Amino acid sequence: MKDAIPFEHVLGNGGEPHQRIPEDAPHHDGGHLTTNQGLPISDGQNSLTAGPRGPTLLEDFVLREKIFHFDHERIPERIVHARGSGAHGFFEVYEPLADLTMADLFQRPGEKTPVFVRFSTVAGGAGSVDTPRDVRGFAVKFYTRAGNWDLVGNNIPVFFIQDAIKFPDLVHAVKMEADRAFPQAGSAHDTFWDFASLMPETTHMLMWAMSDRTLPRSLRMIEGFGVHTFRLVAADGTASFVKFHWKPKLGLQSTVWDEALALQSADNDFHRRDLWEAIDAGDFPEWELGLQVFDQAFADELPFDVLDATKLIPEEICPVRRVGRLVLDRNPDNFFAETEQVAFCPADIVPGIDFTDDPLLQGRLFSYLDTQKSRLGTANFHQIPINAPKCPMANFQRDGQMQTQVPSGRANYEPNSLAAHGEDGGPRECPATGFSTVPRGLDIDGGAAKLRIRPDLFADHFSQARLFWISQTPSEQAHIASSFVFELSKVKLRQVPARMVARLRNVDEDLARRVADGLGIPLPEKAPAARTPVAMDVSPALSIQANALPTLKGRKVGLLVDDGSDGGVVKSLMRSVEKAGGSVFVVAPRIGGARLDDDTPLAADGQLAGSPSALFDAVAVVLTAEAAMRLAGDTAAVRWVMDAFAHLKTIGRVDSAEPLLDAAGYLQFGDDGVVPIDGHFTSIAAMRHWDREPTLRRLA
Ligand code: HDE
Repeated sequence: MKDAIPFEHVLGNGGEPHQRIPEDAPHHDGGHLTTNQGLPISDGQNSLTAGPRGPTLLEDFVLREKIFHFDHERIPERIVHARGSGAHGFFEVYEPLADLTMADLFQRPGEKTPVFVRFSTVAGGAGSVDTPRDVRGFAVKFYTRAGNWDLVGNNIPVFFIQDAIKFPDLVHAVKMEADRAFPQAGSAHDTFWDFASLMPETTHMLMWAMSDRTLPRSLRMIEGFGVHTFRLVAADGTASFVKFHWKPKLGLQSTVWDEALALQSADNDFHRRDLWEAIDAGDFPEWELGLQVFDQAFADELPFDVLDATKLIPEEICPVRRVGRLVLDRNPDNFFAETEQVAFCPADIVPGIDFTDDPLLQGRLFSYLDTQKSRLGTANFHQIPINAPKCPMANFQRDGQMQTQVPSGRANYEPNSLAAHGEDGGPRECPATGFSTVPRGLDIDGGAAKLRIRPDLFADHFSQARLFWISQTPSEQAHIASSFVFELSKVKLRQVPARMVARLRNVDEDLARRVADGLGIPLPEKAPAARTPVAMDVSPALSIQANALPTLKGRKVGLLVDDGSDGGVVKSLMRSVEKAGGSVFVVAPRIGGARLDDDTPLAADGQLAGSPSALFDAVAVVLTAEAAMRLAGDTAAVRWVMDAFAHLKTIGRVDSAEPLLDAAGYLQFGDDGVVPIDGHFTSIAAMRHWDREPTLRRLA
């Protein structure tokens, strides 16, 4: 076979007029390459030039079309939630919910409603890392038979602000600062804390944001919340209030802060890759949809307002009823066409679901439609396949940029009587099955006055912040206090940390003292509270650690091997981890892998220097004494063990690996999470050893 013509050869015009595709390039059956007009392209490697060394000709429409299209490949990224990952799947209800709602997707158990889900971080740009401390978006588009329903939620059940009018301020404050354009994707800076410390209503959300909820281990292990109170409406018109929840089948799990930092350097795409690989491997992530349903009488009894998005309803006083499951079973075919172009809108609801007067929700009903026009460039964005409903869609809206539909006939208005003349009169409204807003009297205090005022109970900013605090384990509380210290320590505006700590005294005196101590500032005077907080009972459902599932399902064990490693131990470890639903990721000093002591080769999934232990839920070290001694002189190996220990993970080891573990310096602790590799290891591999933390990290 003839060799490819080297580029230099072409430049030198060595007798060949063109750079060509090498003849040994793999053939494919994808049909002819064409222009956007369908014209077959004869040469996709060379521009049209005047002679071999002459100028490129304007006439080259193939080149111009290609570069023109390329120049316009990017669209404006989302102003918030720019960094995201999506997946297709389905939702199915467990039993008919006709008594609660006429929403079509909740009527027939076993029937699958297609969904597209997009998870996101909030503050960073589209190219930012996956693991900053940040809220995660959890947006679900249900393609139901009665239209698309978008449940556009977060992994935290409350929000920073109560009124949509504050949203641009919040977002400006948290995103990179206006003059310097940093920091990217993080709240630990002046403007965010300046704003937050001046806005008492942010307090409850700040408690969540400073907790491990904002450091998820995997998108597959986060909860989701609709945040606002919505309504469910039955066919007979009976309406109830509802809060939507997503409960992950794999349980809730987070990382520790130091681990999240390590992950940022280990893998910028940690969450995106994790989601993709799980779905690709057939290990489909799953959530249950939970409903908290209540009526007006229940709402009236609560010491807070259910229209206030900074408040939750504890599960202990209004249980979450699990009514169906969401399964993500297909990765996108194309990131841009699907994940980037998907357009969610909280106003997309279906008959059987309705809004409430939550002022944050009301603002969102406007914002999302508007933002899609700016991002996707046309009012016809609903025609993009990922946004188009999968049920019939017909109306008299016409034309506009990028119109792809070709409606025929004269009917572009209604009412019309064209059908009486044998013409197609087009669709008609459907009073019986169509969406109708729940009829209700307007609940306006002070008669019909137009006011810029918030309801009284919105002024209680601290009861639920305190509820969150008292519902955390001591370890979680230490993480929260330490995150406040970390974030406020990055703030250069001198007035801000003290202002924040003064506010925290309303949440909990101990928390405020710990943060002040951590910052090294005197405890400031307590900030006044707009409304006296009420006492609430502990809500165990709010703790991650108290609800951790001791399962290896969906988790990864990192296994460090080198030549001569014990093949028997390696194989039995792999068997038992896989039996427990987890997977083993083999790490070796060389990517070619290792030859085990029984002479079998074991391919590596990752090379040691590029596969730090932060990537795994637990680690196992199976090395000969000789290899362990060699690796004791390699910082990548020593840090591998040190970090696993510092990130509170279970470490399995064979005795001969001791030189490496000794070099990591932690064996002295006699820790019960450092164990031989046997059934016990597998049973505790998913655990984090929280009691280890005070021995190795100073927390606030
Ligand atoms: Fe959003 N939000 N938001 N938001 N939001 C957007 O819409 C907005 C709020 C949430 O994966 C934007 O398409 C306003 C609460 C998610 O594509 C924008 C207010 C909650 C996503 C917008 C809020 C969310 C967005 C940016 C206050 C949790 C990503 C791009 C009134 C319940 C969806 C876009 C995706 C995205 C506006 C508050 C969740 C600008 C005005 C509360 C998950 O329209």
